Amino acid sequence: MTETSTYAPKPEFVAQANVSGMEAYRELYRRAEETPEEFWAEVAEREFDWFEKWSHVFEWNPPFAKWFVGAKTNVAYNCLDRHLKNGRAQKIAILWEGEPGDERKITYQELHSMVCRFANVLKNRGYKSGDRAIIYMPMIPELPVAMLACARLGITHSVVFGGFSAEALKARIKDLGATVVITADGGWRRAKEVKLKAAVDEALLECPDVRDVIVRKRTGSDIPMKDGRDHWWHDLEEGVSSECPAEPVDAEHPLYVLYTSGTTGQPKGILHTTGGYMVQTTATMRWVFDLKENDVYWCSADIGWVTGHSYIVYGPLAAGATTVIYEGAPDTPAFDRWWSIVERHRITILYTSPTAIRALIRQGDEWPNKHDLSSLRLLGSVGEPINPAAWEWYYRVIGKQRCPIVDTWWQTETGSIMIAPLPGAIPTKPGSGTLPLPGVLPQVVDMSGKPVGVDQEGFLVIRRPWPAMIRTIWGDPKRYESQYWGRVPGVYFTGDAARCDADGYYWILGRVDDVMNVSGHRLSTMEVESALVRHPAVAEAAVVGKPHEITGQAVCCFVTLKQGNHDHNALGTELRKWVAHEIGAFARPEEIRFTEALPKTRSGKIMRRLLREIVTTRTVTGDVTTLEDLTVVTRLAAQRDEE
Ligand code: 7RM
Repeated sequence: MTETSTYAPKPEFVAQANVSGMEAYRELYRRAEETPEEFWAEVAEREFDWFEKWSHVFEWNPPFAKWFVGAKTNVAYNCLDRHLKNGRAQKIAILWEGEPGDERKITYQELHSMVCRFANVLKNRGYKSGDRAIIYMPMIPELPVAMLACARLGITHSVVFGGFSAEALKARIKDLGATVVITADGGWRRAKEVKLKAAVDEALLECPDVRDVIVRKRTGSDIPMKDGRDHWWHDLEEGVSSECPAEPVDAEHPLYVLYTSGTTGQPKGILHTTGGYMVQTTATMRWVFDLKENDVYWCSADIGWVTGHSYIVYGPLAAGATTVIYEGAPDTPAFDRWWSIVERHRITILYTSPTAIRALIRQGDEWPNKHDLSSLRLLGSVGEPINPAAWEWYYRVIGKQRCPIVDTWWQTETGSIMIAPLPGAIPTKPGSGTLPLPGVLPQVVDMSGKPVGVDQEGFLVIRRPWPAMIRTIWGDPKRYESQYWGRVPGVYFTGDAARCDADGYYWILGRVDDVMNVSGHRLSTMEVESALVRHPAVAEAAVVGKPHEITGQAVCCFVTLKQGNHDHNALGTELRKWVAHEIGAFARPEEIRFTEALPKTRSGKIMRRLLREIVTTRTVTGDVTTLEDLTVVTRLAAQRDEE
């Protein structure tokens, strides 16, 4: 398998595809490029309900964009009520499986009632449009119910991934100014309880503005309930109506904030609004996944990440699809759990990450081979570059060489998929996201904004605003401007390096900033460093991503200690635990290396580039002329061999 092999769409697939053949793709792309406002207006009118029409489609006050200006709509209305009128009332909206094996099939009619009832609960406690809610829940149907209930009332939600610690949760509650927290007693993962309510209690010790904590019962474990503040979800729902009109909100009303890692220790709250986000996530759902009425679609991400927001909840439900949600781990009770889910529910579309694929490869082909995977017709990948070997395995062992693979490049900030093959049109090359979707104008440029040549490495930028794009960083419009629009003049800076080949195919090479990608989860080196230096024994820390066979990158920390006698072994274990507690288990460092000093420039900046080289190659070849103390590097590079 070389980088240059291509896989043309199969004629059977092309014949039934939503976008059929290269000509059709080119035509869509051309229209979106030449007349973007007409193009997006047409998409918006074709399938959505608007309470009031827009006065104009697009307004650009660089770097602030507005889409469907003046229009009024509601995302929850479009995800639910619209389907009750168009024949999908009895269709399964959410097909859910808990880790212990419990199952729920929820129709659009039932989901509508559940959302209305919970919206009334929020309303009864005084929450209204413009308020902010934190959602910290396991992967149970009530998580999307809570999101949609917020959207129905115009309450801006922020889902915090259940793997985040109390510390991380607290920072998000505070930054958002949330007044209500929606959670559960716990969730199941690898047959152990993830104690969510305990983390909420710890976080709320320092969040005086939170008035209510609403707790969904999931595990049934014994948890303390604070009088006046904590309420059981089921108690509050008692006698509450299952009718609740959707609040018409402005197309630019804040739908949600999702925190993601940037280049500093402070996570940034990415703001997504209503109209443009809804239109583009749904349109890309139909294009990229070739979504059909009878598909059983499963995205294995956690709803706490953007992939779950756009392609488990909002995209699929707005498109009227059946979206599958699985609560737990892929290896519980055994390594064939996923394939058993695919077989039992007759999944037709599977969307997952390269990390998951590599972890499953390691367990051997016998696990998928035990199951009938013939229902699958399309496979997707997201989160990081997929290496050709993993691509090939996915294609052969899971897709049986029948299913096209869509490698989708996008970001929390982009809201929707940006670069991906349309499966009935674009020939794929393993490892490339191929071509941009309609309305997306990428380019690979140098620091001055000048396009680099064919096959040259450069920065990936987007030359024109798109409907689902980030509107600002919550509470920090200056940071939004400088981080995304101030790096290369006039264009959106993605933070990724890329190259574009002679066929116009994009190859994403990874981040150019201090952001790591561990199992497809974004994590900033600064966040881990700040956590480390909060430990009383640590003087200084420098963190880099180290190439890792399964997770893409692993967290590797260089640490200098304060004076005193330290047991390096015990302290190493303790610091790994410490970081997991401060940020979340997924951030647990793979390696802690104690050192006498860190390599620094004369102005005192830690040279992470050198550390990256040391963990990758164990040698340093780059320029070290600005290094303050050259011996530091040779000692660090030699360290491994001594151990
Ligand atoms: C959806 C998501 C974004 C970063 C992005 C890239 C990397 C994501 C791909 C990819 C190569 C892909 N949002 N990335 N998808 N790299 N090929 N198909 O992952 O905000 O959490 O991360 O992830 O570096 O900038 S995210």
